[in-house]
Amino acid sequence: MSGPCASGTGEDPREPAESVGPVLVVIPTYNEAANLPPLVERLRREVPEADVLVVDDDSPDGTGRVADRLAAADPAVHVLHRAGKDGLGAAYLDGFRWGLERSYRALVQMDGDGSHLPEQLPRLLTALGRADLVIGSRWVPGGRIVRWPRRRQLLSRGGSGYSRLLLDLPLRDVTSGYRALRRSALTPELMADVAARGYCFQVDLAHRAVRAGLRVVEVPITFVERTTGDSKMSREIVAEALWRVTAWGIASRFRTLTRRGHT
Ligand SMILES: Nc1nc2c(ncn2[C@@H]2O[C@H](COP(=O)(O)OP(=O)(O)OP(=O)(O)O)[C@@H](O)[C@H]2O)c(=O)[nH]1
Ligand SMILES: [Mg+2]
Repeated sequence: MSGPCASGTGEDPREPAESVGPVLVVIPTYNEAANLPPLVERLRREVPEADVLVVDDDSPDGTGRVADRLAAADPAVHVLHRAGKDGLGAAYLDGFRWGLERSYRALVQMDGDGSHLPEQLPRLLTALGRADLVIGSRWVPGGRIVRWPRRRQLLSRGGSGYSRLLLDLPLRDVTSGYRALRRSALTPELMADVAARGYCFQVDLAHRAVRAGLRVVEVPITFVERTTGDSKMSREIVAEALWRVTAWGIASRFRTLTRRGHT
């Protein structure tokens, strides 16, 4: 491992892994009524020590009510209701704040559509023993994708490659939404004005973590495309990610140049 970032399992036999402490899994939902109950059941079975927070944006399909029922049946499940659809990043930031107001030491990001396997969460949490941010990665050796057409794989790989190049990120999967963060990583600076919509949120958070010198590692995951419900990915979200990453890339190059000019 040469710098603060590394790809692989995050396991280094020379250092003992430390336990991260109480874990909160944040699941943002918009119209995931059919997907949420089996996901929460698997999560509670696989990682019973972790609490769950569903952040629902008043889903028209009643996901919020489904989440309330799950919470009523299990004290480890909580629900944060937001007034209306306001983007994935905004939902995560509210979920993180909820967790930071309580005593959780690790916060996990997980999609509510079943794409992120609860069975692989222990792998992310083990890696967090020696990192500040762990990214579940589709594009490191051992990473897999189930049920994605070639076009979608190319888009994801291309998006990660572009971000990696422009932002100088030593990461393979910059847009992955399966992540674990230490509480200490979520500083006010890291969270302030973070891009709140679509994939930009994932890219912006990873970029800020690397720039802050945090230990960022990738662990392989198997990503399984949703079988029910609709994707919220849109042309606008992809276009926004493209222009924002380009703008961030230019800004960070400019910063480097002006720093050099001053030395
Ligand atoms: N609370 C909230 N959740 C959202 C919003 N947009 C998306 N989500 C949830 O965020 C997670 C990821 O969204 P998806 O629609 O699966 O988007 P994606 O995973 O990027 O795209 P696919 O790969 O096509 O599924 C899912 O659990 C969604 O329900 C939003 O505006 N608010
Ligand atoms: Mg999805």
